[in-house]
Amino acid sequence: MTQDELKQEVARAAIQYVVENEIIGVGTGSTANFFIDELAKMKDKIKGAVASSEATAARLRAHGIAVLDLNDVTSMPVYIDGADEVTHQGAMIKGGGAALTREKIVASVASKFVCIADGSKLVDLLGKFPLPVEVIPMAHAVVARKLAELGGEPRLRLKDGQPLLTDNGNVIIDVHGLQIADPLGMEAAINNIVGVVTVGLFAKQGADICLLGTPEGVKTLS
Ligand code: ABF
Repeated sequence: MTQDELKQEVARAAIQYVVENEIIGVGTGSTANFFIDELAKMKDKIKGAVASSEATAARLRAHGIAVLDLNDVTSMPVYIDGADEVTHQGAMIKGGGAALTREKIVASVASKFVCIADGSKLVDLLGKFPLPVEVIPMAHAVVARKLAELGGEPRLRLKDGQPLLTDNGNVIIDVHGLQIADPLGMEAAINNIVGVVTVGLFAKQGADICLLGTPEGVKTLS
C-alpha cells in the first residue's frame, strides 16, 4: 500500500470517533484532508466543524460543511488531526504543515484528541523530524539563539526564498538535530522562551487515541 493509501485507510477509520449532532475539531495536513473528504459523507449528521487552518477551513467549506468560529464554541467531543511524529505514549511533533498554533488551540478545547497517521510516524524518540516553533517575526533571531542553547540547530522556514508566514502572520523556526527524551520538559522550556508563540510538541496534551495506518490494517494505540 502507498503512504497515501495508508492515510486514506486511517482517515476512514477515524470516522467512528465522530459524534453525531456535535461539533468536530479538524486538523491540517494530507491525512486530515483525507479525513475531511470522508467526513463530507456524513456532513448532515454533524453540527459543523472548527478548522485548525485556513486551508482546512477552505476544504471543509468546499464540501458544504459549516465552519464555526472557535469563539462561538465552548466545547467539542473530539479533535481529529495528523502528526509528523508520535510516540507510543501519544506525545507528538506537529507543525510540518505550519498550522501548529491553531491546531494546539482547537485541540485544547476538545475532550478527546484522535491522532491519525500512517505507521511511518510512530517513533520511540521524538526529534528526527525537525521541531517546528512558531515565533513572532521580530524575535526570530533571539529565539533561534535560545533554541541553539537547548542543543538544536534552528533554521528559519522559508518559502520561495522568503520567511514562510503562518495563518497568524508569524514565522516558523524548525529545530534540527534534537533527541527529545523528555517531551514534557522540552515543551515547557521552549514555551518559556520570550517570543515563542507555540512549540510543535504536543506532550502536555498529547493524543488520547492514535490510529496508525499499516499494511496489516489500522492499529489503535490508546
Ligand atoms: C498536521 O498534520 C501537522 O501538525 C502535521 O505536520 C501534519 C502531518 O501532515 P501529513 O498528515 O500530511 O503527514 O496536523
